Amino acid sequence: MRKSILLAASVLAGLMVQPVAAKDINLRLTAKEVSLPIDNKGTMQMSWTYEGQVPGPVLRVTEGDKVTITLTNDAANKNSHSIDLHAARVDVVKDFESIKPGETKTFSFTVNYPGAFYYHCGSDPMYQHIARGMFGVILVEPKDAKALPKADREYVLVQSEIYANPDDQHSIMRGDWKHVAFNGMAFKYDPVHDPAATRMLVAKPGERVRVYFINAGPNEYSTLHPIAGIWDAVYPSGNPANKETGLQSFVVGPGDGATFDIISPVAGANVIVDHRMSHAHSGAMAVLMYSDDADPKMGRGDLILVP
Ligand SMILES: [Cu+2]
Repeated sequence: MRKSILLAASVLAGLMVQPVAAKDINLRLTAKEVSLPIDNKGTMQMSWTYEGQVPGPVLRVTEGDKVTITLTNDAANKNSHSIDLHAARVDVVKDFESIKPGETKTFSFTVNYPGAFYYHCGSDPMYQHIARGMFGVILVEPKDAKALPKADREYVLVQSEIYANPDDQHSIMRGDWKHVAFNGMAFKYDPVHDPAATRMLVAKPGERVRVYFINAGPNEYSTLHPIAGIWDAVYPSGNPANKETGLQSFVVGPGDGATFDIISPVAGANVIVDHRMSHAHSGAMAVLMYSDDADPKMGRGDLILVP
């Protein structure tokens, strides 16, 4: 009798949904105009950024959270800036408006859809602010922690085009880019195609590696393919409800994103590429190396975005 009651209680507990309590999340970002390298040789370009980095910080929240964004436009900047988050449903005029150097603004929204979402500056001309590097990723974790299989490592990759002279707005409108890059630099994680590269993404064979991929554009589509591998699952916009299985490539347009899972059964490497060859060979390639002694810090914590 007692045993059956305990059993019933444990079955009930197993059936009960255990919701994650929604939280109030306060996120502060400062727009900073700084010079940053655009390739492994150290070619510098004046960049417009969130927090002085391209891409900006990874914002990580959970479905149901109330997110409050406080954006400051650093007083040392020369341009107006703003933030447009694709995870937000808000008043476009009031909440996504531009602020001048020295100003701060705050707005809030509740994140109702899980996924990997783009955020970027929307100040005029938007294509120039994006081409200068003013973008990042907001990850909205599903409130059901089991909605996705557990990832052993996670990496954030943001594709964008780099223009030789982003002050020449016509070159951006024409799509006359110099590099197509992941995370702000041509061949940043690819010592195979660029001997000057010092970084790679790593994992162990058999690990589930999850890539949160955003195409910042401003103009070009991406056909994301893992050379010598297959995407185990692709989730358009990163929503667990959107699962596609066993894909060789998946197209992500500018302003869009997807979550890609991959598992390598063997040691070696996948080269994650935009399979449009003019993009790949201009910088949109990243080596994901598999070995049993892969650095345990990589693809975890802050190192989901490898600086
Ligand atoms: Cu801006």
